[in-house]
Amino acid sequence: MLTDGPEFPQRYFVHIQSLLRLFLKVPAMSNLKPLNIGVIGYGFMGRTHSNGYKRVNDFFPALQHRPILKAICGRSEDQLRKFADQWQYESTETDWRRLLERKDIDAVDICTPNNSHAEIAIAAAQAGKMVLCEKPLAMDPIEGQKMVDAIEAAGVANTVWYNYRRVPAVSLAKKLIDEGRLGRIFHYRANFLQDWTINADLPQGGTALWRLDAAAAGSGVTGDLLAHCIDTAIWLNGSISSVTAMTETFVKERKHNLTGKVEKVGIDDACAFLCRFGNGSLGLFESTRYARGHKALYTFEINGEKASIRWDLHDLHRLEYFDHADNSLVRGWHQVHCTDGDMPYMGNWWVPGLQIGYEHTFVHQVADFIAAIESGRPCNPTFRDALETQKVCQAVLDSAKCGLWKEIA
Ligand code: SOE
Repeated sequence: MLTDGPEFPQRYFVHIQSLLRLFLKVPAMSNLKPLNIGVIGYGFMGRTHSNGYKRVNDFFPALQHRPILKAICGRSEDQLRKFADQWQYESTETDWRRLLERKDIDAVDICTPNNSHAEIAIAAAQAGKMVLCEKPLAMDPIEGQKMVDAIEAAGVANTVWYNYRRVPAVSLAKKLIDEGRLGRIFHYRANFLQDWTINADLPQGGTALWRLDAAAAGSGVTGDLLAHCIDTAIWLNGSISSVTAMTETFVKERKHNLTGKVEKVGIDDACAFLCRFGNGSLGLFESTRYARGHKALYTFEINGEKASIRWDLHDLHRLEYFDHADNSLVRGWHQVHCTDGDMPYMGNWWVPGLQIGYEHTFVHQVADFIAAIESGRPCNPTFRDALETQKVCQAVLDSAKCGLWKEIA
């Protein structure tokens, strides 16, 4: 994690310098080394990642590399052109294999639907490229294992974009837990609730709605939303050892955008599971796309022997904290507004009290990825870390099918 922004007065100096550059049209002098990026996929995630690459050096000046948007790759020439112009990519490619052959690409970033992650990531690793992959890692743990094997055999830098770890308040939760402030942990509770698929006339599949198509997504809310909750939970509270789950598909048939026919829906619309963590604590997780009124309500609460914490994506810059050691006259839930410079990542942004948001988590991941390359450390979550999450997702889906507790292999 980087908290290496310049000191307060220097920050203003850097700001004045960039304003001067803007008005006098003087090109920026840079001794930063280029890190040439090829992004595959220009959907929602293509945009979040591109934004991360573009902004990172403005806010993390200690980095020695500058990501260069060398190439954007996708199938529709037309869309590619528009995307490349909008985000200022130097070139376009309509075949990812061609992108991997290019000598001028250092890192490949996979923002495609889940069913193409494995093939691209394995080929990219074999081509010696660094690989950044959108979540979830794979369609299932078997594929995920092959990806980990390929990445580790090639010895290339890698990371998976579980971006919520890099919300400053969530990183603060990690710090508080690691410092032992919660003591022994008893309970971990998480939800990820949305409401955008309730309409039974919504089709499945195709470019915009591949998340509803099991052939492209692998699963529904389990791989798309609970995977985020599981990644954060493992990071904060350690490994998950066993699960028991239930899933439901409320709308059983939808028109398929690719075939034009009404087809069976193979994804889980909702999923809830109980689990046991390796540290003895109990977990309770729920996710659905049928919670009318909730757009992206990711919340978690952790109850420890000494203290509890909770967090809510809709209010992402606050961490709520209850410490039993507080004097009983003032004991209660505190709201920690995570904007001061000593909060994770916040020394690189504005001044105390001024918050940042969702898109900054991707800037942070780029910053951490570059810092990791520069120091020779892994950038978490690595492919191997993300395989753990994939195994839990699979155990959840298997348990929901058979109605039994499942151990995590
Ligand atoms: C689904 O709606 C989605 O966009 C996920 O795919 C993202 O991973 C999540 O962060 C927000 O919701």
